[in-house]
Amino acid sequence: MTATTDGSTGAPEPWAPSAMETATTLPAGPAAPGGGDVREAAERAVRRSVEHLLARQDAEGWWKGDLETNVTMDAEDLLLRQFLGIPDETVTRAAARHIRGAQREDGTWATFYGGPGELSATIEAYVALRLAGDRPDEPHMARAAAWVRSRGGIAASRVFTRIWLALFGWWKWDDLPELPPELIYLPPWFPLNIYDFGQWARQTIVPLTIVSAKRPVRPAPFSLEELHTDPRRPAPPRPLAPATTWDGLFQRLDKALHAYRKVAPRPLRRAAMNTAARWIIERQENDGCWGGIQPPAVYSLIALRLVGYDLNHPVMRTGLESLDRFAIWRDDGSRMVEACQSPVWDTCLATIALADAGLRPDHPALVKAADWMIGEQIVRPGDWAVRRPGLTPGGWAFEFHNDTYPDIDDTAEVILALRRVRHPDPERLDAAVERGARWTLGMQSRDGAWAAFDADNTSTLPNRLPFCDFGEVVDPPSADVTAHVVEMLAYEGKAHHPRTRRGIEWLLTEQEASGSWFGRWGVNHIYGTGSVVPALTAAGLPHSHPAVRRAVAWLESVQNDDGGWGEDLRSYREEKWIGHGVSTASQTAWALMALLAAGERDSAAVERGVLWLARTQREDGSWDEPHFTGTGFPWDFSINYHLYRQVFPLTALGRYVNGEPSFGHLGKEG
Ligand code: R01
Repeated sequence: MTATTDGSTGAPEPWAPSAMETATTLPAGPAAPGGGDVREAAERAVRRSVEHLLARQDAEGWWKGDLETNVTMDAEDLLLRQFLGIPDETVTRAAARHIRGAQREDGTWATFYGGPGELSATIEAYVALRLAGDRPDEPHMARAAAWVRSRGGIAASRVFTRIWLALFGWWKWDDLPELPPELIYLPPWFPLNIYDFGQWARQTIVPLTIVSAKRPVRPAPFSLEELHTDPRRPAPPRPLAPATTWDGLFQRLDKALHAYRKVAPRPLRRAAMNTAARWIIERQENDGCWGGIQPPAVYSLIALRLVGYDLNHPVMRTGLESLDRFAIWRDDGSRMVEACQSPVWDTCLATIALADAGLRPDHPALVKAADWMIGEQIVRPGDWAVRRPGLTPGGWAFEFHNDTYPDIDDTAEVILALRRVRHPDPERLDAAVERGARWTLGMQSRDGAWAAFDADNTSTLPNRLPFCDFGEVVDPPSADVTAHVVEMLAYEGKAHHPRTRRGIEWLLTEQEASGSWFGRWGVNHIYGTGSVVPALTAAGLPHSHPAVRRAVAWLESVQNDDGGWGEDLRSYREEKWIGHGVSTASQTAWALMALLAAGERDSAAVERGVLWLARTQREDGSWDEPHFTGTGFPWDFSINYHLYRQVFPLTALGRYVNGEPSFGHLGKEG
């Protein structure tokens, strides 16, 4: 690998992608042929890709790629079973096999492909392997433990990790931040009430208030002294910041809450825990899960067990069964747990890609997908209604089962997908779309932009709690979601709606000096820019608009020598990585989608990008993509969506061959 293709500007870091990784990038072919040959290569790639994608559609009409995150999911799954007293030998053995397979040479676990060893993930993986019977003196375990100690041991790990350890007496509850159950009583206008947290954090925190109040300790099946720097003093006191700083203020709040714990009126505590338990149970889905994501399910099961639900109670039984459905069993006997499942998101993106590829709008695969998507529309209120009480429901969620948390990103993309399909019952499709569009309009935040799940979820206080030392805990508007909404509204004929105009204005002010946009839910500025440019041009900004020109110049400036685009996850931490990294299929496609929308179809940059995609396509019409290009929380939680490598290249190549999307219902040409 050369410095130019991976964008590295400084000394290689010890965990920089190795030459091995770039093996997925086939050697460069002959010098770029003329336009006709590029077109032929693109058409051939589209044909193969369409076949591949069609073959992967479920009989019910949806697509779903694996959603790969990291081994904390697998470790916490085992720890939950241990806590509930229902460890299962088959599950343990298969999960351990997966965890062992993900360990690296230096004994650590990373949270994304090619990433650095991560302390909390390494501790959790190590503990899971000990539960599976691996001994501390085995070389792979000794290497992991030594590395953990060298990084400060358990005391330096995130709060979530130390909660898991406290459940077995490996950490002291008193040395964790307090999370009082009385939190559930704070009204929605009060600072730090639960609706000031993003939905994923809210669903996690409410059960953890019960756990934190109960402070349960199950007998530890072994000791973990080897993970402490100093086993006699496992919790070095943290220095107090001055009371005049936010940190100092919240540290003192935590001290006060620790003191309150000792005097909290018993009946109030009990009532608060019951209210929290009711809140949790009200949000359990029909299939037993919570919001379609794994962490809330795990903590909810612990919390409900602690307030007295036994394992045979339907709430617990269906909850545990739902967890089993997050597991993917592999042929090699390993078992990987998904953090969540992406069928709605994958299905709308696949539908758009196939339509871009030129499939007839009444193709049976598209009609089937549309039918399935229409059936997934959520027509009852959820937590979002706390901030938008008068609004008629009508959004879509990301997952199979998640009626409480439709999200704006899925809703916008589902609508864009439905509009590409000629449905035998057009009134039904129109009604679903119009209802979804109205809900989306109503979910605009005060600043004129859109977030993922809520309106006006912008408090800065939750992030300052000592408890919240991991990931994002609020859901403010982002450029990528706002762009998807603007694109959808434009294609719905609402480009001049005042709300759309405000969204466009917001996007224009969010553009970076470089010409790019930040990527909140995809890695990173290539995702942001790849989302915003098609939205702006769909809304009527001319290709010559300065914002569009600056974006084009930025994309061209970060194109790799091999013709592709890539952006390393380190871009969330270090500016020098913004726009730079090993070329990947999905990121190359995002860059192309922006350039095509900007009218650059015949540019050298586009031709080289198209050829990169054509050249790296596999025989079976798919692409490889070991790199994580999806974002859960910038840096802390990354996602490899296994269908991204498939749907985005098809969209880019399809638009290269067939032009920009056209929307029959508006008589609009591409
Ligand atoms: C998690 C966790 O596992 C998790 C899982 C999924 C998400 C967020 C947003 C969307 C929707 C989908 C999934 N779209 C905006 C995405 C579009 C690309 C978030 C988190 C981990 C730790 C904690 C997720 Br604490 C809580 C949850």
